[in-house]
Amino acid sequence: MGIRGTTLSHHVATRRSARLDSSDLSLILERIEHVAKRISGALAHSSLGDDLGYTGETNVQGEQTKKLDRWTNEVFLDAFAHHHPVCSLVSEEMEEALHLNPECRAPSYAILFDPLDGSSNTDVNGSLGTIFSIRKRTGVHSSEVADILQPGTEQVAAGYILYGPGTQLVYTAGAGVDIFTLDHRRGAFMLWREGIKMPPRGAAYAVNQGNFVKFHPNARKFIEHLTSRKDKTTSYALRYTGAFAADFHRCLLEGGLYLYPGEATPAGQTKGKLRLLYELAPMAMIAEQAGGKASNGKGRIMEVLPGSLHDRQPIYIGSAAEVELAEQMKVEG
Ligand code: AHM
Ligand code: MG
Repeated sequence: MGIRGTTLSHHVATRRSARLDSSDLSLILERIEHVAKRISGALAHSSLGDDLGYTGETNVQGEQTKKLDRWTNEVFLDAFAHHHPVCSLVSEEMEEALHLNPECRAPSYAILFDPLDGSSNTDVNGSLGTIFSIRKRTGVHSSEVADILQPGTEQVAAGYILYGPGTQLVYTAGAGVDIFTLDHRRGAFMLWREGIKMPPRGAAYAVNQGNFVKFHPNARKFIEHLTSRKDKTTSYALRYTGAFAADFHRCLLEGGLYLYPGEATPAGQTKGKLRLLYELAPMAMIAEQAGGKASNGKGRIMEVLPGSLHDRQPIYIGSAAEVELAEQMKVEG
């Protein structure tokens, strides 16, 4: 039986992208496709070898590093090692930006990524993800990162790969959101859905409810409201996988909300968990491109100015109705 359809590479090459040259986008997405295939293949077999568990080290975030966190980061570094036009890599797993290709000329790009999202799921055969953000570097290539430390509105493209029962790649280059499924028989990502629109309201919410007592009182009231079962708009199902990419994917396709509220610190402030530059900003760009919203509880995530590469923020992302309600209820004070 013949296999028909549009490959990711054909789709990118024949479609106008809103924010960057389509030949640059093709080059970058070809490398990300390569990364996605390598990681997808390795995850499928990770329980057969010695790939699970911890390395015994901690990363820049102070979190214990899993072997697959380190390996997936290396897959990214390998993929972009000699690759014009990408000159800089910023990763959840690296304290500093890595600057490649000293001869890199404008236009050059930075890729900011979380190579393995949801890494608590590695040892239980759960869903995992890879999240990426693409930014244009300004001027000549340099090791300064001031041009990278800019709000999410400066992203030229963003996306994620979800490793579930199947592997899917979702991306936007500022002209809508498209989803591709990895066809292992063909060794290519094939177009599945084009111009995705997130439903304006959903029936599920995703949160680590075990942290409930640590949230701001208004965030607790918001969650209580969502689950008070007075009517249809207060009767949500809880769906939480422990992988942002998987929980966001449900919101993208079926509507609803993913939230990771700030947790109260002993100093009386609240602190987000998820990282702004390579987790929240790219997902926010996708949400907005699909007609959804992304907020830190006080305002648009896309407009938050990062202070450093690994800044964290609270997040409320998904259908417009739920994100707007969270802001109205002043979930972060
Ligand atoms: P990671 O990139 O280290 O895996 O952290 C991000 C993950 C998200 O995928 C997920 O939604 C969240 O952290 C889970 O955190 P928790 O275990 O606190 O619920
Ligand atoms: Mg992550």
